[in-house]
Amino acid sequence: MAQKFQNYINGVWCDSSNGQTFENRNPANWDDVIGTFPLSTTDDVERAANSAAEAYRSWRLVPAPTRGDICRRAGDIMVRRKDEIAAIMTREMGKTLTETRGDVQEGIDTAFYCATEGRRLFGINTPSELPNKLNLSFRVPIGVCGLITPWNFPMAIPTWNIFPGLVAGNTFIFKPAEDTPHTANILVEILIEAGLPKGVLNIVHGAGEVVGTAITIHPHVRAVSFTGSTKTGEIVAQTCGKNTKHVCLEMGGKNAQIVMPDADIDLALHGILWGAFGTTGQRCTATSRLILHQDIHDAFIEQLIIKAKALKLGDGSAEGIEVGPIINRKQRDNIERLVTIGKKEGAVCVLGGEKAEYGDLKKGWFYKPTIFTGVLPNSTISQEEIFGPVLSVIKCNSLQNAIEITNSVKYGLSSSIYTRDINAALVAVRDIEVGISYINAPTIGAEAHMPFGGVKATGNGHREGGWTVFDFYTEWKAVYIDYSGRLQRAQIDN
Ligand code: UN1
Repeated sequence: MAQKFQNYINGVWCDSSNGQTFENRNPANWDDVIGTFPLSTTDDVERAANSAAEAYRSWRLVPAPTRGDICRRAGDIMVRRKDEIAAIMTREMGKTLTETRGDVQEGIDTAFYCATEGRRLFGINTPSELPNKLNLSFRVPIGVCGLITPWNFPMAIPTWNIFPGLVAGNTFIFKPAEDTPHTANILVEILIEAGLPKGVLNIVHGAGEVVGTAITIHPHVRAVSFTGSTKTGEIVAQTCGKNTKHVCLEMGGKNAQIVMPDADIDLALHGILWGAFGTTGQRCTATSRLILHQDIHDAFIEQLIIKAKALKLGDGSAEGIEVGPIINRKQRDNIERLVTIGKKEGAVCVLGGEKAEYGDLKKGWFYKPTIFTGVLPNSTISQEEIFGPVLSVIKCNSLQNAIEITNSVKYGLSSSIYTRDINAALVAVRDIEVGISYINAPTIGAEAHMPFGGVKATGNGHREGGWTVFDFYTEWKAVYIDYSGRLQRAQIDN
């Protein structure tokens, strides 16, 4: 019998209101059923919204440093449970244990970072234009927040939002991806153990169309943070816009690594292997385009093929595995579809280009690391996010040309340039349209205390991570204290 998991609403673990469930399976071995989770209804969201609204009344009054203490304790628990959580994550979403440990570590870093931010949450004071008058402004919480998260960073992304959101004084309805509900429940368990009062964090599992939609339209919900596809993000943004809710969107990417002829070629090779095939290419920050200068193109590709061919595919929980499975069948079908288009459009598939279906790999959703050369900058595989281990190599003839190609997509999340020329590196940093820019490092690997997010179709101007995330999870209140004892009319009496 599969283990049965539940929602957590108003401090109680519970089934969905109609008792329906969905299964969670291991993408490396589809016969391995992790458990069943509630296929929740709008009624469940209603209860969660009421619970979060009720809890907000007292949570907002808890001093921010005390709220921060809960994050610190959560961080301590995550340190203690790190390996156990990593194993659970690998089982439900496939990436290697080394990577899921990193994902938990990102949560730990965020916990400790946010714990201390509770003692700052700086406001801004300014002089008044009138005598004997004090002007203050400070951050206040927004209220009930809806959080819709993806499966590829099932610990890091929820913690990037929940920890700062809680420290700022908000309460949450959390709807995790259907592919990673177990990790989400573990995070809830951790926060309960850390002392979070009931109702402050509610988790409602289920389908995006039902639960996600209900969250974005619920009148109690004042802000929604969404990470996922640009297509869904646009719907979330429209709904939130219509209902005057704050909305933070983190969406697609089509990130490029540029390699110039003067680069440390070995370093650039290791960078692209990690950026393109780490996490099986399933990061929004993954490198999906390699822009190679024509002078080094052929020699670089030769080395890259040798190295990428040697990558070990398999169940991420096994020793020595470097590339895990694709998250589910639908996603692998989508990769196949885009690879077929790439071939039809005339790009040369020099490695992979097919499912990996031999031996134990038949049990899961594996796809071979794939490299296309001769890819035109405006072709489908240069433009569309693939979210898999597929790399499109584009030739360039100058720095300017490389920057133009990098910018020729609708997204703008992450970028990388390998060069020893400081001038070239700084021009790239200035002119590439992204939110995250790397020099001599791959496009992946953002740190928890730095602003995370992108420009153009990747986002809507907000940033997660670091101090900047508090801009999303707070509003400003301006306060004027007049101690003159007389009526002073601004703009008139001065
Ligand atoms: C994501 O790809 O969805 O910067 C998040 C990185 C990680 C987070 C990635 N720290 O690659």
